[in-house]
Amino acid sequence: MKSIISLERHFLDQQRRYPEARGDFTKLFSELSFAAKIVSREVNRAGLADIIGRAGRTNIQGEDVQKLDILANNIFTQSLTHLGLLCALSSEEDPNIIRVPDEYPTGNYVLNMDPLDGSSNIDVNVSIGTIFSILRKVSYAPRGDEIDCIQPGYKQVAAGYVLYGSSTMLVYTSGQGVFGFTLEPSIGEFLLSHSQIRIPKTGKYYSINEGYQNKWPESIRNYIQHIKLSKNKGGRGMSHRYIGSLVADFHRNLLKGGIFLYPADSKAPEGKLRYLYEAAPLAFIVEQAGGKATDGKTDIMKISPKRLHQRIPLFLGSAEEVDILMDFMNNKDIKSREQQQ
Ligand code: P6P
Repeated sequence: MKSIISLERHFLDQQRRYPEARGDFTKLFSELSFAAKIVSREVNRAGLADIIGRAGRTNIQGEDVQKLDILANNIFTQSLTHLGLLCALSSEEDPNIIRVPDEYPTGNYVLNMDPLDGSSNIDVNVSIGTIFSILRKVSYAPRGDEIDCIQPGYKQVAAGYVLYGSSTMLVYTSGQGVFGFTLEPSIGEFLLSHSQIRIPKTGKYYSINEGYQNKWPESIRNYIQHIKLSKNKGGRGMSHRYIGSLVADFHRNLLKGGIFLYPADSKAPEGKLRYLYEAAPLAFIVEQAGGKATDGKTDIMKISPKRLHQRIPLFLGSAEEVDILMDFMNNKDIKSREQQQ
C-alpha cells in the first residue's frame, strides 16, 4: 500500500528539507485545506439545496442562503485572516482588497484568490474550482496595501487550486515542483496522490470556446485549423475538450497534456480571465510542471499587472503545443517545424 502522507505531513517534511522555512506554509496550507473541505461540502450539497430546505432566500434554519461563490469567498476569507500570516487578500468577489480585521495581527504575505471559479456550472453538476496565489508583502503599510497584491507572477511564493470534481483535489506549487492531494472524505484529510506532477511535452487535447470563432484573430483561426488537421497526433488531429470551467480544463491538460486557450477577441479586447488569481497562479503551476504560459507575446510570469482585476489573454499547457501556437501568432513558417518532428 502506498504510504499515506497527509497534507500536513507533507508540509512538515518540506519544512525539514528547507531549514529556513518557519512553518508559515504549514499553517497557511492547513487553513486553506480546512476552508476547502467546508467549500467542498457546500458544493456537493448544492444540488440538494431545494430538497433540504435551502430554497429561496432562507434555509431550514431560516438563515439567508448565500450564492455559493459568495459563501466560498466568506469561508476562505474568515479562515485565512485570523492566522497572523496575511496582511491582505484580494478576491474576484471584492472590488477592493480585503483587509485583516483589526483584532487580528497581520503578517508578511498576501493571498489573491478566485474563491469559486466557474460557479455557474454548479447547476449542471460540472466540476468547479478555487484558485489562489501567495506573494510576499512589499509595501511598508502596516496593514497592507493594494500594491502588495498587484505583483508579477514570478514574485509568487506559492500558488494552487482546489478542484471540486468527482473527488476534491488540492494541487499546489511553492517552486519545488507540483503536488496533488485528494480528499479522503471518510477521514476528512487531503492525502498526497500526485507527487511532482509533470505535464506531457505534447498533448492531444485543445481547450477553447469554439463558439467565438468568428471573433478570433486570424492567427488563432489558422492555429486551430492546423491542429484539427495535423497528422502528428498518431495520425489524427487533436481532440477538443472544453467544459467552460477553467480549473477542470486546466487540470485535465496538466495530467494528460494539451493546451488551453482564451484569446482576446473583438468582444473581450483584454481577454476574459484575470491575471492575479487565474492566469498567474496557473502559469506558476504549469511552468513548475514543465509546461508554458503566455499572453501571446510574453510569458505570463514576467508580466507586471497594473490593476487588481486586470484581464489578460491566456494560452497555457504542454511546452511544445504552446511553442507551435506562438509560431502561428508570430506568423512563423511552421512547415519546417513539422518536418523536424
Ligand atoms: P466562456 C467561468 O465563467 C470562467 O471564468 C472560467 O472558469 C472558464 O474557463 C471561462 O470563464 C469560460 O468562459 O466565455 O467560454 O464561457
